[in-house]
Amino acid sequence: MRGKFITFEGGEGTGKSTQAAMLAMRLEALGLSVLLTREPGGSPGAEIIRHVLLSGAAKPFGPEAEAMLFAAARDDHVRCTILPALAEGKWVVCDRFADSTRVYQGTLGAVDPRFIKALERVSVGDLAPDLTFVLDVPVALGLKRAALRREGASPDRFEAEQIEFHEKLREAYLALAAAEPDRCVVVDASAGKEAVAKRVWDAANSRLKPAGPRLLENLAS
Ligand code: Z5A
Repeated sequence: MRGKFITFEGGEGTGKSTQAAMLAMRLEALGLSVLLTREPGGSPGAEIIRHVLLSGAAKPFGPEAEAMLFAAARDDHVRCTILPALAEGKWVVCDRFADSTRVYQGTLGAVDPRFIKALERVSVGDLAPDLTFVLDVPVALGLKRAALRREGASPDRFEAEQIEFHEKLREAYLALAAAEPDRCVVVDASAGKEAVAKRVWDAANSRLKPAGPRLLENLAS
């Protein structure tokens, strides 16, 4: 049976990596086979492209070129990592996915939505997340957390944008979630890690019932 595909989205410092890892551990504790991955990256080819993108080397070529590079990385990640894992029945938990391109390059970078759609068709095909968490925190809190995580290192290409950029980012994610309520759940992520993890778990449980197959197996044995 195909596994489930769960993605985490949101602006800087909303806690996506933290919550993706906590959810993956919780699913594993149920006995499920889980793959935790991230974008850009998640496969050897995509990790190389990640380096190019986050260093800012591609910025001078403009948002269309950056969108193409994110799509190229995603294409490799989907083909080499995500689809094989789902086919093996794994639950794939991914830190960022195609919504990031829609929001960062599409809404913020003003790349034509038809172009974004065409890139998605090529890189993602029919694959769609079963559930997407949009983590939401006030911009100032997110940037403070991202700065703490950096521990004095310089901000990457996207962290270095102005406050106004991050405010628009937050609005764009909330609009995206409102447009696809069957797939997206907005989680207020301004509380402590454990409290946010509980909100995430409750939503994952009610939407995807991860304990279901396991319980049925136990009953059958
Ligand atoms: N990008 C794009 O433009 N287009 C695309 O298609 C894709 C990506 C896929 C990837 O950078 C960049 O690429 C990203 C968008 C762009 N822009 N930026 N920057 P990345 O992978 O290096 O970084 P990120 O995805 O943006 O992650 P992040 O925002 O830096 O962090 P996070 O994953 O949201 O948060 P975290 O690492 O889990 O937590 C940050 C710190 O806060 C850390 O010290 C935690 O311990 C702490 N934390 C987390 N949760 C809490 C709570 N609840 N309370 C207190 N402290 C917390």
